[in-house]
Formats: sequence, C-alpha cells, structure tokens
Amino acid sequence: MSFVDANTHVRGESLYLDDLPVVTGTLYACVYSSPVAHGRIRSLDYTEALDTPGVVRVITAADITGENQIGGIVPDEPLLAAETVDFWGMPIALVIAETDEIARAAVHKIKADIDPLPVITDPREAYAQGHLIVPSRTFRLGEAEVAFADCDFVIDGRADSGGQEHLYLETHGAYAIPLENGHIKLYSSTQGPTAVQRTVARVLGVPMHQIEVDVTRLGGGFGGKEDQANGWAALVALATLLLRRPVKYILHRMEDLRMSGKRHPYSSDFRIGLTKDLKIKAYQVTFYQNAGASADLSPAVMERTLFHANNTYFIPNLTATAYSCRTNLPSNTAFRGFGGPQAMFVIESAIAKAAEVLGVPASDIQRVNLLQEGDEFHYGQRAEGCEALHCWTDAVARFNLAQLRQEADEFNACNSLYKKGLAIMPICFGISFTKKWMNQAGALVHIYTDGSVGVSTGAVEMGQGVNMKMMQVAAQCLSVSLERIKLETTNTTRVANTSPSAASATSDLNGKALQLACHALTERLVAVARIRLGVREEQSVRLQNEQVWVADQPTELTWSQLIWEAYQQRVSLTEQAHYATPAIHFDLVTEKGHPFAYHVYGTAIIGVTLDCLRGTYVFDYVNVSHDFGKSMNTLVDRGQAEGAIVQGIGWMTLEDLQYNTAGKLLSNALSTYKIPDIYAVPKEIDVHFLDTPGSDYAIMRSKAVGEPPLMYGIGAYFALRNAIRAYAPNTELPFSAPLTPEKVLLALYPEFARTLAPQPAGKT
Ligand code: LUZ
Ligand code: MOS
Repeated sequence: MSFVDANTHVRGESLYLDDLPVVTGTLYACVYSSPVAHGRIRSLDYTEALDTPGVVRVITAADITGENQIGGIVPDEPLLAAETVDFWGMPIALVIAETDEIARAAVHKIKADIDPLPVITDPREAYAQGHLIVPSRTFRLGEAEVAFADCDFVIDGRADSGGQEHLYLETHGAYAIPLENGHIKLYSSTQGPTAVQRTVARVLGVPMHQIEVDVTRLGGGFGGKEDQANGWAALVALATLLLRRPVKYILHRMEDLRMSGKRHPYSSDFRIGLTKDLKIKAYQVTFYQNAGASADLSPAVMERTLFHANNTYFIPNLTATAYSCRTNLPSNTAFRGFGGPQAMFVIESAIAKAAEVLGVPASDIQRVNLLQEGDEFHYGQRAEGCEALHCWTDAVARFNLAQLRQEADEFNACNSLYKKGLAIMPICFGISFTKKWMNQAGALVHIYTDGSVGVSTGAVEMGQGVNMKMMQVAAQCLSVSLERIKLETTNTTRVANTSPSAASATSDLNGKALQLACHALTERLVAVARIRLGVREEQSVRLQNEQVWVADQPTELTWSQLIWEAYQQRVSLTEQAHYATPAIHFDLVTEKGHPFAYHVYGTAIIGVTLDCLRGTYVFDYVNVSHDFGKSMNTLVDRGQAEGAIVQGIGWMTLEDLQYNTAGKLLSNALSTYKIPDIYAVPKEIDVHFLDTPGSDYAIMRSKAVGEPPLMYGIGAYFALRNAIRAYAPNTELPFSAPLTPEKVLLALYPEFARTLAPQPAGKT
C-alpha cells in the first residue's frame, strides 16, 4: 500500500505554510510578549519600534476592530493583553514590518511598564485560592465512600504528571492575503479551519463569509493546533484588515515554546480499596488540572480526564472529581489523549502502590479487574465489543510474559549495577468528541468529465495519513483506482462548519461523510448505466474495477465512458454529504449517558534496562496487542502506533517542562527540553494487529488510531519504577512523572538526594 505524500515528503516538495509562494507586498509580523507572568500594564512604549526604518505599524489591543476575545468554551482570553498580563509570553503588541528581520528586531525596542501581581504556577495553590476556570465536576458509580468500609485494603496516595510540549516540526503560523471588498484569504497551520474562521471573524468584527481558511497540510499538530492556531491567524488577519496588505507570521521555535500552551500537568489524590482477591471495590480520585491562564479547551480536557478515570478496569464504586485550576502559565490545551492519559496515570499509580503494599505484581491486580462485556462505566455507558481481556491474554501469550519475567529476574539476580524492569499497560480509550455536537463532518466530491475525482472533506492532514485513508474510502466506494483520486486542500469555502481534526475521530467522521457522498454518486451512475445499456429492471448493475457489471458479468462500459455518458445525460457529477455519529448522548446533569461511539483497547508489555550507576536507561521492548479493528491501512496505523508509543514514553520519562517561581519557562529551547531521539526509542517496538471486529461507527470497521497507543507510554514509567525497585527496594518513590534520568538517579541514591536538598537561603 502506497502513501500519498511519500514522494513529495522525501523530495522536500510537500507544501507547508512557509513554503507557499509569497505574494508581492507581503509584510511580516512579530509579537511583543509579556516579560512577566502576571501584572497590570501601566504603560506601553513602542515609539522607538515604530520609528525603525521598515516598520509599518505597531498594533495593540486598541486597534482591534471586533472583539478582543479568542476564548472558545469560556470568553476569558484576550487576543492582545490590554490591562493585565496573565502569563510570561502573553502577546501584548504586534509589530508589522517590510521584512521578518526588521519586525523581530523592532520587537526588542518595545518597553512595557508592568506592576507585578502574585504569580501562581501550582494548580493546588490556585485551587486553594479559589481560582477555577469552570465549576468542578464529579462522575460517580456506586458509592465509593461507603464501599471503602467493606474493603480489606485501602490505600491512599498522590500522583503528579507533568506537561508536554507538542513540538510539532512546523511551528505555529498564519498568512493573510487581502481579497476584494475586505475579504481575506488565510493560510493557517491549524487542525481546525472553521475555528480559525470563526475566531478571526469575531476579532475583526466581520461575518464568517468574509474569511476563507485554507490548509494544505501541517507539519504535525498533536492537539497543539486544535485551538491555538486561532490567535496567530487573528493577528495577521487584523493587520491585513488594517493595512490592506498580505501579512505573514511564522513563529520561531523559541517564540512558540514560550507563547503556546502544552499538555496539562495534573496533580491528583487517590484512594483505592481492594478485597483479598485483589478486586478493586472502590476508587476515589481528585484531579487538579493546571489549566494555565485561560480556559481554552481545559474544561473539555477535564471532562475526558473524568471519563478515563478507570482506564480499562471495572470499578463498581467510583467517585472522580476534577478541578480546572487557573494559573499564570500559557493556557494549556489539547494534546494527544486530551486528559485521558493523565487520568490513566493516576489509576495505574494507585494499582502500583496497592501492589507494593500487598506484595503482589501490579499485573495480578490489573488482570482481575479488566473490563468485561456489559460492564458499566461510571458515566453510564456499558462496555460493548469489549476487547480488554482479549488484548491482555493475547499479549501475555504472544510475547511470553512468563519468559520475559524470568529473564528479567535472572538478569537482576546476577547483575548488581544493571537492573531490568517490566510493566504491563492495558488501555481503553473512548472514541468520539465528548461534546456531542462536534461529532459531525462533511465531504464534497467532484467527478470530472475525464473520470478523475476531486475530494474535499473537513479533515486536516497533519502527517497522520488521513488523506491516504480518504483516498482509499473514495477509491473503494467508487470502485476506481487510487490514481483517479485527488485530495484537495481543506478549505472552509468547500466544506463548511467543520470540527477540528482531533479526538482520533477524523477518519471516522470525514470518511463516513465521504462514503455517503460516493454512494449517492454511485447510485446515480448505476442509473445512467442502466439507461445506456438498456438493462432490464430485475438485473443487478454495479461498478467494479472501473467497469460496469451487469448480472455479475463485466460489460464493455468503462468508468471513463460512464462518466462521459452521465455528463451527456446531464446528471450531476458532484455530491456533498454530511455525517453525524448516531447513538451518542450525554446528560450533563446526571453525568450519565453514552458519550462514545466505541472504545479502543490494547495491552502493552514494556521492558527496560536501567544503568544504576548513571541513572540512564534503555527500553528493550514495547510489545503490543492492539485492537485496530479491520485496519484499512496497516502502514499508516503502525506508524501512528509507533509514534504515539514513543511520544508517550517521552511524556512519562524525558520531557521536563521547568518554570521558575516567577512563571518563566526555563526549558525554552531544545537544548533544555529533551524529546525522545533515536537513542531514546525502544530497541524493539512490536505492534501486533489483533483480529478484532471493529465497529459499525468506525470507517470501514477500521478503529480510530491517533491517540490510544500514546497511553502505552505510561507503562514505561512503571517498568522504570520496577527497575529502580530492583536496585533499591526500600527507596521512596513518589508517583511523579516524568521520571527523568536525574530523578531516577536520585531515587537510586536517596542519601545523595538528601545532600542535594535545597539549602536555606544564603547558603548557596
Ligand atoms: N478535542 C475535543 C479532543 O474538542 N474534544 C474531545 O473530546 C477530544 N478528545 C480527544 C482529543 N481532542
Ligand atoms: Mo487532539 S488532543 O485529538 O487535537
């Protein structure tokens, strides 16, 4: 199976935002951003910047022609700071100049006089002071509070997980081009063209039809461009509206790192209750989400955290409460998994702690609590087509868990400075946007008179291979070869009112819409063929391999001839279709319903070798049995799984966002923020495509694949933890991710850690 973008990617010919030919007269923008994390703006002095030769204008909040507001779920996010600044890196002004270099140099000449206000970076502190983004929510099944009394073991703990920089290869950016009558065409590196269109229209104070958004592809999104591409687009569009010239802004890496939001760090408290036979009888969890300075998508992320509080276990008594806490950090946002991984880290920590207290392997607890068909989730839905046990037993047998365990034990028995650790990570992830209304998509198909086909959908290609899958859907439905199909750019004038490409649901939603459009076209073409061939009513007619078949026999009539015939018969060769996922609903009062079209399951076994002298480690293998359903493209799906696993491992073991107490990002470059490189990738990643039936709601029964495998990375944390335990059985090991080499080393040598403890002021 080929990959549609392979040739242009390899040749460097694929077009990203910064590759588009620049229009004559283009100006360049650069943001002046807040040098403090919280404060009141007393004055802003940009005269020197404005006097710089080549600078055309400096734009501030006062210049905004519409609303100074880009908040989606909650209107709490100004595009440009007007009175207060709420995080280090918050945009305050926009310099517009004849060249990129001039704009960037002029930014340094701007001075703001800002009265400092107290800075909060910790979500628990924000909570204690009552700074919540939205009211808290609680999901409940049974009565955990009561059930703890009947448990043989009750264990309390705390788990913290860090944020994560998206580090899409292509930074944020946008390019606005003025058309006639104040209309603007925008190129944006966004997962959500409609969100950009809507936000820009709001900021400019114009109707949405005045704004056209076009996206060819992104150099990665990972959630970072679900909501946060909007601001940059609004800034350049505003400049274009004011100056009537094209304006372009591509963020430098350090600007992007400083100004854009990341995965939400969480701090959580848990209580888990088990019976003697290791059944989890009760679980209580409280999540403190570090939302950053504004809501952005945080309330939706918090909701998915609540949905995934149980990971893949049936827990009859569960209470999960979440707080979205406002802090003075860049507004945290969607990131692959969308709050789900954070919840799963907490339940896995609770199980790990229970296992330690009870003196059993964590896998014994995991295994006996796996969801089974018909089990109720705490949000009311029941597990249907549940593959939890299937994935687990397949992984355990296929990869010979007993032998892997024995190898690790033997290795540990005869090595003192290297230790092996092993963990199992089963996952369950719900597929659908948790906002019901977002589960819709559109497609537009043109068949041209030569039989070639142009396909537009709301899907944004960001390296995940959705264009390839859309081509496959169209080719299959129309019974033509892939070469006939062209995927058009994603454009708001061709497919309107789209949901962002997110939630692992892009292929399902857009693919289903595309199927509907192609089926309607096929029906019309069959009718054309009947007339042309004079087929009797009782005889069946269908298209197969670019040929018309009558009564299961191929005829002479080819696809190309049929299309020309349809045109001659004045039959429309264009179709638009809309798809909305059926069967999903959720009641926000009872917090019960059927929010997900289906769930994706899987189990990973992860092994690590730890160098106990250096604190460094190598992941030896990640062995996975995964529920892909009927994969429509194993190459694309394997790529998604492998990439997600490595990204998950990065989140759990390497990527360490450091802010100082003043709220300044210290890990603000790739020298100080480490993402997995080729050396950090596991030596072996073996992803087995389990034979599972898929779902009616999955495109061609090929289950959603974008996010679920990321959560296998959580197993890397626990494998590493077990390796540390093998060296230092009694060391204190808080559940705190990422478990970086530094933290590992300090855990291995607690006496050394004590000498490094912060000294009283004045003693350094
Ligand atoms: N985005 C969103 C998402 O708006 N809603 C969701 O439920 C979601 N889930 C995963 C990733 N992005
Ligand atoms: Mo996403 S976290 O599916 O944009």
